[in-house]
Amino acid sequence: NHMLAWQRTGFHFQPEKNWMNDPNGPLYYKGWYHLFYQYNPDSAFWGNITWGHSVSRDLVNWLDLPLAMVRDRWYDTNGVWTGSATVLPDGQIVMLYTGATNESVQVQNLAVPADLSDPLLLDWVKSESNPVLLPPPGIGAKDFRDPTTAWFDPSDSTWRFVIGSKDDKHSGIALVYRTKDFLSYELVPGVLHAVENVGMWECIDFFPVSTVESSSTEGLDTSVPPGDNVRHVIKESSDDERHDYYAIGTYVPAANAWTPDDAENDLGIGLRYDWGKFYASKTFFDGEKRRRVLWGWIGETDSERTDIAKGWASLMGVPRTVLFDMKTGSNLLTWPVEEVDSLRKGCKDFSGFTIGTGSTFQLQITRATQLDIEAEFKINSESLEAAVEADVGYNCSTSGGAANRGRLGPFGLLVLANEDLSEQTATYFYISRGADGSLRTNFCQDESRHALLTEHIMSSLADDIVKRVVGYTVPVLDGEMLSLRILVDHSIVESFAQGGRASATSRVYPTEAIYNDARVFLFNNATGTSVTAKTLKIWEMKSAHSSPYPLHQSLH
Ligand code: DQQ
Repeated sequence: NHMLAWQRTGFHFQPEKNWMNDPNGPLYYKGWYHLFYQYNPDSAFWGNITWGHSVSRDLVNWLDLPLAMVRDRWYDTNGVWTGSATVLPDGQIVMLYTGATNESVQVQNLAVPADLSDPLLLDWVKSESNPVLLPPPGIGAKDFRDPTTAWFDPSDSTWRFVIGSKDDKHSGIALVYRTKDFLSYELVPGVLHAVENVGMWECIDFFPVSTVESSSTEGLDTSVPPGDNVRHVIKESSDDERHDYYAIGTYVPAANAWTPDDAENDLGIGLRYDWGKFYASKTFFDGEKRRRVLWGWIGETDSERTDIAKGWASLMGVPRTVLFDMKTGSNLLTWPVEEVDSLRKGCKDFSGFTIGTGSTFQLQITRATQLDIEAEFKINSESLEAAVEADVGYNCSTSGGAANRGRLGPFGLLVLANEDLSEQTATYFYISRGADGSLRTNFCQDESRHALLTEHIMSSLADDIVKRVVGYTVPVLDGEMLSLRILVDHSIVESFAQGGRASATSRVYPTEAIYNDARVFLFNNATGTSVTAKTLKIWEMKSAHSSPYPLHQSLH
């Protein structure tokens, strides 16, 4: 079925077939980026979880390696679940992961590479001491998982890491353990952080970010301690909501405590990496390029029946660099790694184009299925009066999507669109007013104009899917234009606003906007302003390479 085959991506990481979920143990080692991931080798749905393993020289082209770990011990027979890598100063690599035991108890296990001289780290040895950690008293046997990368604490010369959990009051909690040898562990008293009523915290990530101008383009090693120019970020994947929330705050190691800078933006209630489909993400420090890189799992939004018909499910978002936003001082910036730009070819430049109210303009692109789009918009000054009449209380998800017309929005781009626009993904801005009268910029992505594959291939309405409008307000500072970057890749649209202050990832399944029939349009549905695209550049994206192992001898 060509319509199903078309949904596979050209430059996003995905296994050749079957199911994948969380990124695991990412690291850089001897010239190779390693990505492990939750993988079902048998089917296109979750279960039978092992660790898939792929390596790359550039985070773009991949070599698929044999499974790194399978379910072969009593302590991981129900799944080799999520874990993280720690690279020790002596070069040793430590992998801590969660095992679901034969009785479905969540325990932590240790694995190390069999041969550190092998840059591909093909073979992994599970420790004789496994499981090395059991759920502590008071913690449910099924609420204890996903160890983070460890950081070194010089005050007692221990390595510390976090495990996510929840307590009996349905609070998300972050437990900290310390160890000298990764064999025996001690629970550090108290919790690093807790938030009431938000439920289980999966896949916690905990890392420092630099807040100094001169080094703000640099990521920090996980062991960099708190200080004047260093803040600490916690990210949790909310099992209740299936979204990744983060917060920026202060870590006090001696107190085993982290507190958010802004209590209103605490974990589970405030900032998100992405307003769309994006979960179980994890960062690592890339010592080669001195940056922190974020991987996120992008699931499907169609039905499981369709996943099985496709023969695969899920992919990874493009890897993103993570930085503290020096300009706002209150959020992170996530942005596609620079290597993604190497796939760009044949830039088409539409900069300077002005689009009137209530119109749509097709941008001439021949194969609009793999694109990188950069746009900067300016609304025209006479319409500032219209701002007074801008809607109050606009909300991307509940305000009617791209077709609903207001004074100062929506305007933006339509991608993966067919000729009559009955099929499209809209990425747009919509300026509204807050209850206090101040202007707000909403950054939204409307997925609702895509039918479901399930409806097409099975002529039945799928009731187990989500069609929606995602997005939220994004900070725009004085003098800034409204900027977008949109990556389009067959069945994924990954959009970034204001240099990465916000992002929105959608899975959509075009049935007509495929092959040479996919189009891209500029649109302006605002009633009160024309909009000028000060910058509008569109590149076609080459496909990345993904090859099975072994390739040929020269790789070694
Ligand atoms: N996925 C893993 C768990 C983790 C969850 C199991 C998050 O370790 O909590 O596949 O997606």
